Amino acid sequence: MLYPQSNPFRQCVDLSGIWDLRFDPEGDGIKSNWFAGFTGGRPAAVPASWNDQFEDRRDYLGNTWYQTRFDLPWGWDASRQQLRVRFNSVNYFAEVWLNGARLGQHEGGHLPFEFDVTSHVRREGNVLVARVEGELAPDRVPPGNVPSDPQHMFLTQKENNPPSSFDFFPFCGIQRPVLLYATPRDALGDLTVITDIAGTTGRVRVSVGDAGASVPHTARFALRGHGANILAETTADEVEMRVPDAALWSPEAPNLYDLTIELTRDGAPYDRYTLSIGIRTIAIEGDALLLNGKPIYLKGFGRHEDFPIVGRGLAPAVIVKDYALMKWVGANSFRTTHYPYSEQMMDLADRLGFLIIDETPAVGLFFAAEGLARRLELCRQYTRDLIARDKNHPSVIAWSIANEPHSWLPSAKPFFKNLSDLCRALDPTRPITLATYLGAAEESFEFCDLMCLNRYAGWYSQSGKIEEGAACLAAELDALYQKFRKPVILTEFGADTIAGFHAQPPEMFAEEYQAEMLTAYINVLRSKSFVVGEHVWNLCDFKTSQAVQRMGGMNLKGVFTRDRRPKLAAHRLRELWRS
Ligand code: GCB
Repeated sequence: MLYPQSNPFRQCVDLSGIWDLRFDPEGDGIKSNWFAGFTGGRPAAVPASWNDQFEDRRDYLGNTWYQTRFDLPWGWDASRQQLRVRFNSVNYFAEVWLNGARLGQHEGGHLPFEFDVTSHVRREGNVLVARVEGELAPDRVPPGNVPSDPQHMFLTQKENNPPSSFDFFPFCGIQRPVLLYATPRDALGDLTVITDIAGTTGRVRVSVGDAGASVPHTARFALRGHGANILAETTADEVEMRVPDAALWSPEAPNLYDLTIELTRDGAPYDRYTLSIGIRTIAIEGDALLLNGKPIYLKGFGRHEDFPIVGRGLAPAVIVKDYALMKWVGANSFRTTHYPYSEQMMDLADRLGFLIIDETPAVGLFFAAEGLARRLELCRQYTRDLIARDKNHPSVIAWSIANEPHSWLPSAKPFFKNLSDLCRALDPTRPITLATYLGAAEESFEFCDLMCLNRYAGWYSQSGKIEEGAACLAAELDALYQKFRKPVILTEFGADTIAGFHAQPPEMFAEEYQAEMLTAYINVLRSKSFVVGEHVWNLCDFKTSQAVQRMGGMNLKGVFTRDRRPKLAAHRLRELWRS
């Protein structure tokens, strides 16, 4: 799936702005034909979650209608172009109409979907309407409103408001831009780029998907940058380009090349697409994670797309700031906890040299029989869509197929075998992982190349006892490695911390406690040769459901506050990671 772009053959406009929004708790919209256009809406920002824009609907997750109007830009022409509307992310469910015609529906937040509108669009006065809802249900992914018994999960969600089975606020709405875009008929539909290194030569294999399906065409390729200008031409759907003395991509030198593909018919170009690519390899050998053949150690964070007022809405300035903070601390990586991040976040990782463990929205999964087939089908859809979206990013070094599944029932294992088989078939070039709190009891590590462990000994257990917590961590890491003999990343560890609260000797919730706990953990991790990375939970404080252990509806494990001010731990990490 190619991100829309503008060039002499393609055009794209962003429909973001202030839309009309109407809440519909009684479900009146369909019978009242709101899909053809409605009145009485209130102004609402797109992209943004709706929850924190209004005083009366913070916890409301139900039926909600969005509407905007647009005219086709000058020069666009539905009789010779293909026009589409693309939603970059809507949480959780969307049904969409244009000028009263139903375009379709989509389930699952955080991944893009689009509709061909060529036959519905008018030159002027188009009305685009979406019904959106984010109700929490056991057969959705991520699930919510899950019963609390050992068939499902130990903690009861009824004690959370809203009752999510995951620890972040279930923000709803059109959370990333909505794009209207035009391509030529028979346009290039997809590109897959796989890179390899032979000595000092970079090998770039490009396959073209869906190009000019109905007409004979020739594809011209140009790879440019770092002094290279390599051209190739083929009537087949695949080409390999060799780059002598390639400038490899790495966190220290995130070198990118521009790969341009032009489709021609009878010698004349009719479509063009340009993609930034990085030449690099990623592999696991023994206990090591290798980037470009050399061992690499991950230092970084789990994070959330979360900011006051916009909720989970795309906020480019926050993305830029978060990368600046991560660089300042000395991080080189992060995991997209617990759902795919925006395309803008991914593009900047390529540019700035961050390594990403790219996670699907499969968080809080449980394996009781009811709804299981549906949850698996959704996870398969997310895996396919995530790989289709992110496969060409050099920054993506691994796929995470779940976070903290409640996987003690026997049905968990075939579930993850199925998902990891799918993932490997779609992308044999990247390691597969999942993040667990079960430790050595996580049977599905059998299907993974890398093991991600989340640990809070010294916080939820061994509370107030940092040294005991660290000893516990050491023992668990050893047990995990003994059982599976695969490299480990500690993908979560941390402590809730109230900024400005101090205690000496360190006490839970004090800034000193967080700094000391992170330090003790890092000392343990550095003593284990099979550990290849450490990701602190979390970069920033973030909003979650209200619960007794979540003061003010916040998870306070950030080393920065929600408005991005450093706690003591950020300075401590900076010392540890930059030295
Ligand atoms: C976890 C979860 C994460 C939570 C975190 C916590 O293990 O993966 O989503 O926010 O613990 O702070 O409890």
